[in-house]
Amino acid sequence: MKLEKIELRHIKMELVSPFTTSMGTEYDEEHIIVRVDGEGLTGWGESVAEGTPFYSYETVTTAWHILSEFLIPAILGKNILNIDEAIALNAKVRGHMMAKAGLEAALWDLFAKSKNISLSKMLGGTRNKIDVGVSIGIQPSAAELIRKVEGYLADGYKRIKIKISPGNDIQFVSALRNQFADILLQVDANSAYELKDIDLFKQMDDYNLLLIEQPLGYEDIYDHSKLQRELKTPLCLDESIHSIDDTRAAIELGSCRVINIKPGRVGGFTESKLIHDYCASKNIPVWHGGMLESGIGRAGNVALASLPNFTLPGDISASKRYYKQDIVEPEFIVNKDGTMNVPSLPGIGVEVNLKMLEKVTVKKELFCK
Ligand code: OSB
Ligand code: MG
Repeated sequence: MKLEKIELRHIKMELVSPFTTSMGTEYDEEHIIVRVDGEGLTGWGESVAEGTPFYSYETVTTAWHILSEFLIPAILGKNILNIDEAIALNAKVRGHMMAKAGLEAALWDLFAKSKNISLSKMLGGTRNKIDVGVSIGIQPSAAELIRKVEGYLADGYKRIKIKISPGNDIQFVSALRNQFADILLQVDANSAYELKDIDLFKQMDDYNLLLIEQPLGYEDIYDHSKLQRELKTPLCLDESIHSIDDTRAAIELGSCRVINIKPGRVGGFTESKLIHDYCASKNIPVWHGGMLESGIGRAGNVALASLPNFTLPGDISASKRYYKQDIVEPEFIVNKDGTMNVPSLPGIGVEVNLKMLEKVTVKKELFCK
């Protein structure tokens, strides 16, 4: 496949409601859309680096720099036989997983289209529907949170995740559990706590949570192993896992019993598959995280989540839960039974709405050999 043209677009999309976490409040989402053209076909990917370096050190600006100065020049104009070749050409770039993942995703879409198969099929997916959940930001009151959860349960979502931060934690968990005794419920702290907060997590242990996501430091693996030893509830790592090596360390140390996979955080689908397969071999369930993606990134997430060891519902919600209008057609919807259909058309399986894409683009650059 000759990689003839690559285009980057910095996009900015307004969220339908602000999203508050222990890292702050987001009103709109900025990402980079990567378009790769070759042999009459077009591949699309999304780099989930955000406007701010609060979830990860990467930002739209750092990802743009790494893509335009290093990753794109290394592959542009080359005739590559497969995605591993493209990865090898950029293996010397350290870190910058989100920059790498955005470009790799566009190549996966392009190669799947060239083989005339769905991205799900090319990745090794085994189901045509996936179970989905919803991630809810910190709310002003327990009453407001309960109202939101009622709405999402009525939409069909199979699992509720709430964001927590010091001072906004146990009262929300307890209010939800009192109201909804049987729902699948989990919490995400985005690294807002320390080991000395262990008593809080021991209290949470009584609420039958599916898991507690990333309570401690965003690079920590060791302290999580100490916390996990004291709890019945599985810990799940998100921020701390950037590779298969991190995954092995976390599992062998007993730092968590579940892994959140986000291709952006680990450098792409190829590394995600390694993590998925390793976890399957260790009986560690995985689930697909989210970064408030547009439909382009979401399509890739849905395809990856169709692999067999994604046994817990993902943070993969309907387009309309995030944005008034998505940039793909058809938009992603949640079925009444809490599933989402895995696109079966070639590649990401949805069409990019070029008019909408243009509307949300704040900057673009075309790279040609
Ligand atoms: O920690 O999972 C997270 C969004 C942005 C950054 C980090 C996280 C999240 C979410 C949203 O929880 C999940 C989604 O896309 O629905
Ligand atoms: Mg998380």
